[in-house]
Amino acid sequence: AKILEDISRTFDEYLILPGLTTKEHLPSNVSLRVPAAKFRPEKEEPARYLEIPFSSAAMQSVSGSDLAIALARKGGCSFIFCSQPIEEQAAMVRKVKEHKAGFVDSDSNISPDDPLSEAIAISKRTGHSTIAVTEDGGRHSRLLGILTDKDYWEFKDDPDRPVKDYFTPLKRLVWAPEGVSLEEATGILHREKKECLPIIDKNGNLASLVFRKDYFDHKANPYELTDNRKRLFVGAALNTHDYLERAEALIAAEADLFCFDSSDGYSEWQVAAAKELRARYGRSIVLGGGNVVSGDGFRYLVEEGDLDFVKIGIGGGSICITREQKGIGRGQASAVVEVAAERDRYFEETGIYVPICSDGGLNNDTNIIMALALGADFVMMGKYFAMAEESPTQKLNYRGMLYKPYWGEGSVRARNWQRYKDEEGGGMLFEEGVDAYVPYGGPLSEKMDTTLAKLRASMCNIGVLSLDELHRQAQVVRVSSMTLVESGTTRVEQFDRMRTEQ
Ligand code: MZP
Repeated sequence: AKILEDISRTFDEYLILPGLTTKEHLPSNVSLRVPAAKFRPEKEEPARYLEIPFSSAAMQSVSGSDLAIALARKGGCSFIFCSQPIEEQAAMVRKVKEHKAGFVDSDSNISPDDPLSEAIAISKRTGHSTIAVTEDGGRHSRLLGILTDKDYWEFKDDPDRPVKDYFTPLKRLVWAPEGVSLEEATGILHREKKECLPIIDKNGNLASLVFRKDYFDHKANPYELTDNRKRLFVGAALNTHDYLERAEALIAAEADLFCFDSSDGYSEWQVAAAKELRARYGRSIVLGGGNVVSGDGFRYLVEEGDLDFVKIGIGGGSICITREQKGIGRGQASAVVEVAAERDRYFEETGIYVPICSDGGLNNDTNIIMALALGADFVMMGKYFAMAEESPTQKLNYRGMLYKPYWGEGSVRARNWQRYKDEEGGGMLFEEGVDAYVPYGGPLSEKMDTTLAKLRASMCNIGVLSLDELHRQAQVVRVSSMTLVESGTTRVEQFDRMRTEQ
């Protein structure tokens, strides 16, 4: 064997140095939007974005419809698992797409079917009580009026009245007398230090959001707008066996993203399947693949398989025993570093940027931040989402604590769905995943708010406002084992521990 010089490393072996934090580096100014399909940055937009860099694993105990709905509402994306009959997977995708998302929290009494009420609810939910109404909601439209949660100020109802009078009650706003372009509105927001102004069209549909720093086209958001209904964004996993039939059903169900789900994607099987799907559907589908842990694997899938994004990770998953069973894998941090470097080289050579996803083995929020700093565009997690209220399993009480079941796709339990096929063809000789339990973590939204707050705070410390800047500017150091000791709280007696021992 050829022994590589490099050692196989995990995320815990790194720390990020703080960079200059300017007054602009506020959590509310941080954008977590990332491309989810390859593109030429100078020339085009990617076919898909994620509003936050999070996806949930294509696993039976993780990505069902309810979790997919909860995650899409936060701006991320689930990959509905393919270890089930095609029709059942398509039905899960359809359930997400047919979900009347609205932006209305379940405890709200505002009907999601009424777009104006919905707009008010958005405003309330985001803490911004003002919504601009324009002809078509577009960037260059004239402002028709201003909607607040109490009233609607229409520009046209009294043409002789100076426009500014309409806004006197609001005090905070100063408007130009003859209608205001959204660029001007952005300037006003900037001066007035408002975080965000939702823009709706005259029919009440949310069309865009103006942030202090950025204009944000709502049509490119996971929430698509069609006949007054917002449709959530959802991905679906494919295997390399029934992919033609499965993809056809999932396309009919309107899945937004596809991804081959394989523990080892550096294979001719995956490239052959990708080629066949491209021949049939061209670039009308967004198709990712993996998993790989080396630059060679990345390049093979991108060059030969024409994939839109590539997932990284073998053996790091919390339920995974592949490394023990087969001796195959690589520390997740090393894998991300090498693949990110290859992704950057490929970009320099071709001008094409291929997003990469760090999949599995993210044990805490810091690991997520590190994966992104080391070059991942987005992450995929299983355990994190399996713990949530919305994951597809039932919670159970064990000695006063709540748990949820969580099992690997390489476990007998997951493979069981294929038992009829196995009877024909030879069963499974060994498992690569375990059948386990994870502590119940409550509703997804609350947990994610904490994770996202930490990510934004770290980015402000580093002095960056986007994930692209994070990739380019983060300075990362390896830590010694003594630094790890220093980072912990070993030098003080923690109150919790003292109380337990007493
Ligand atoms: P984690 O977030 O729980 O650490 O890991 C989830 C990831 O583990 C999945 O996205 C997938 O790549 C991988 N996985 C799923 N099942 C198995 C298995 O049975 C596995 N070995 O490794």
